[in-house]
Amino acid sequence: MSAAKINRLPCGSRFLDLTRPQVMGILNVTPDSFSDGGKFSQRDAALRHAEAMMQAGATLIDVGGESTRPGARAVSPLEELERVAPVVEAIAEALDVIISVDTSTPSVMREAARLGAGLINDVRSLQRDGALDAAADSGLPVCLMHMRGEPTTMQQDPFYTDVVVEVRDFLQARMSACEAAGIVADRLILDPGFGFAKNLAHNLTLFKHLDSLHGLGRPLLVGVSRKSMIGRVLGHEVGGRLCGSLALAALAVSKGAHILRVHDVAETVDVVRMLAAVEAAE
Ligand code: 8Y4
Repeated sequence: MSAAKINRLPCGSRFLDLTRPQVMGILNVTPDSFSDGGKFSQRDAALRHAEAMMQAGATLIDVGGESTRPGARAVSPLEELERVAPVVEAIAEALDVIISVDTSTPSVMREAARLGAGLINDVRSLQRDGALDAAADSGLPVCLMHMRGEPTTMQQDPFYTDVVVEVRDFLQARMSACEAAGIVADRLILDPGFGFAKNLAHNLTLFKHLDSLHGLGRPLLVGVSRKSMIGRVLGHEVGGRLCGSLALAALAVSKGAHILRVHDVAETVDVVRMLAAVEAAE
């Protein structure tokens, strides 16, 4: 069976068209990504980056203020809010794009929604205290992602008997938790969480069987851009992973993915357009 027919998803004041694949541009607002200058130059640099990604064809911009890198320092809710809020506000005022807020922090979800965010992207699937209620109250759609444990320790010997079944069961359980909290399934996007508590074999198996997540009946988001699974296969550092990222973007779309979370928006949009041209042929 192929993907369920889901047409458009209300995202705050905008709608996300799910009849064709959409590209989500990654916007990091962690201090290491904009190390020089003060608060205003940071906000302006983020806004310019968001605008460039939008002009390249991104319909969503994923704004994140917490590094999920292994070994990254924990960020306090206030610190995260101070990074993310000005950027969400600036993009909402200036650009016609859906803002996704990459956060697990209830206060950040609430404030971002108030400032104009259109989607909550939580790598912890609303498992933090208060996150289900904050997301429910926001009225926004939520991307639920599979992960085990915490980013700092998740790569220490991940084990699955059947990674595809276990990821699917986890997402189904989080869908149920959402429903119990008043978040209807219509508001959910699902994501297998490539690179999160998974070794290379797990990531490749999960990718190969991506279509088995369609049975959950919700749109799928795939985030593999520049990730180490590409580095491990090709032997390239992060700067040399574009071709691998684009190969996986094409494959994800052909397996029915609805949203691609990427660094290289223009290149990925070309991939999506090329696939669409073939799809539109007789
Ligand atoms: C180079 C650059 C190598 C970045 C690795 C990375 C996902 C996500 C992340 C994902 C959803 C990342 C916030 C990790 N990955 N959200 N977030 N899905 N929904 N690493 O796969 O990009 S951060």
